[in-house]
Amino acid sequence: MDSKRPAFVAVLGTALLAVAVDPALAQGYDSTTEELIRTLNSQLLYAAIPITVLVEGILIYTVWKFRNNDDPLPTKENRRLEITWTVATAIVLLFVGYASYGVMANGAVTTTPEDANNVPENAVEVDVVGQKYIWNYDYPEQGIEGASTLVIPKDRPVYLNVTSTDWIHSFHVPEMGLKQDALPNQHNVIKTTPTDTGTYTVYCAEYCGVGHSNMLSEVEVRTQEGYQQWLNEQGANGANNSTAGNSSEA
Ligand SMILES: [Cu+2]
Repeated sequence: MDSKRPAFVAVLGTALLAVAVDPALAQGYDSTTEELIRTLNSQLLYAAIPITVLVEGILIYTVWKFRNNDDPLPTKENRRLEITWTVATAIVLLFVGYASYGVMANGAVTTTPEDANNVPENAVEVDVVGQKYIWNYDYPEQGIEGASTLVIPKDRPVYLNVTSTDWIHSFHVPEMGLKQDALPNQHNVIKTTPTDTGTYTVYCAEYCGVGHSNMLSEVEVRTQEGYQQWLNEQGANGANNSTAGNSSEA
């Protein structure tokens, strides 16, 4: 019974430490996707650290306690112990599955086939086209083709139809938590809402040839006004931009 106290102190201490170093508390998020991913990461970390400390603590304690035992006997059967580790493992796995599903199936970042006909009024739709070794951005509604930078407005849903003209690539914006394979003859949709303005690097995350490491681009998240100004500069179709303007928030 004495053995429980050090383990308990270790678990408590580590949980407090985890709260203190949580990076998500120190900064804002760049998109709804990033927020969901980072929050999930913190939740799993809070669950994993105490378990790690508990298991390692018991291990170290056991090694120390039985260090002079020259004739150890294995435990043959212990039903209580078996039930305990089975139930504890099941609870941990259910928690991980439930928490992960909450992110993967989250309507703010995941699309379903019905979404294609259900795009919100204020959403921005962009075709993201990968090809050796560049990214091009087409705005079908605004009649913009082949933009070299992905310009999108803050605080509005963005639908990215990711595809490729030649080969397998992968559209990856780590700072915004975005990653989607770009396949020829297929459109993979990712959805997000940028929550901060700024410039982020786009990488290709699927090896595609000698130019792969230089297959870079940029995402520029602008205010609604800045986005509108960019559309005007590109000579976008005026008709569709009015719906875009209506949805501007604060
Ligand atoms: Cu590539």
